[in-house]
Amino acid sequence: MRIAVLHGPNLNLLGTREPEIYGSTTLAQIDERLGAVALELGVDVTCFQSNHEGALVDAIQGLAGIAVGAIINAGAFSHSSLAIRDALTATGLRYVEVHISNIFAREPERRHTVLASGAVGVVAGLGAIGYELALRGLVAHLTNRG
Ligand code: CA2
Repeated sequence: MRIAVLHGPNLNLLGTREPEIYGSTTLAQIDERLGAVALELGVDVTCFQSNHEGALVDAIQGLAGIAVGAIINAGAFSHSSLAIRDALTATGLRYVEVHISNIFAREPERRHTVLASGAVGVVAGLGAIGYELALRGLVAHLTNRG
């Protein structure tokens, strides 16, 4: 079973700036940890990051028939991108949305996400460990253990 991990804009900067909001873990460390958890769970993960909406849409379309699920933190696109939401719907991917910060406790424009209504679940505000929890939850859901 293959699960895609999709990281949106500016998440490549994790661990370098704004640690008070986003923590000190780098994106490479998050991907490495997800690889270890995937091994434990007996699934495959592939990780992808882009700062470009169209590149994320292309990547999601390319997952059709290859991945069954996705963990996605679309960054700021989470609040606006119907294109990403449409691509996720079109490919039939079951996905969990992740946010490092608690978007529901931030500025009003961050409190709504256009991806959440199509998601299996949303993890927000738990920092980098949220990705691991999302992967565990998604695999449990996909294997009817959730
Ligand atoms: O809390 C999250 O995970 C967000 O998806 C992060 C996005 C933000 O636009 C969303 O509202 C919530 C921003 C990611 C920016 O990441 C940075 C990391 C380090 C330094 C600067 C930005």
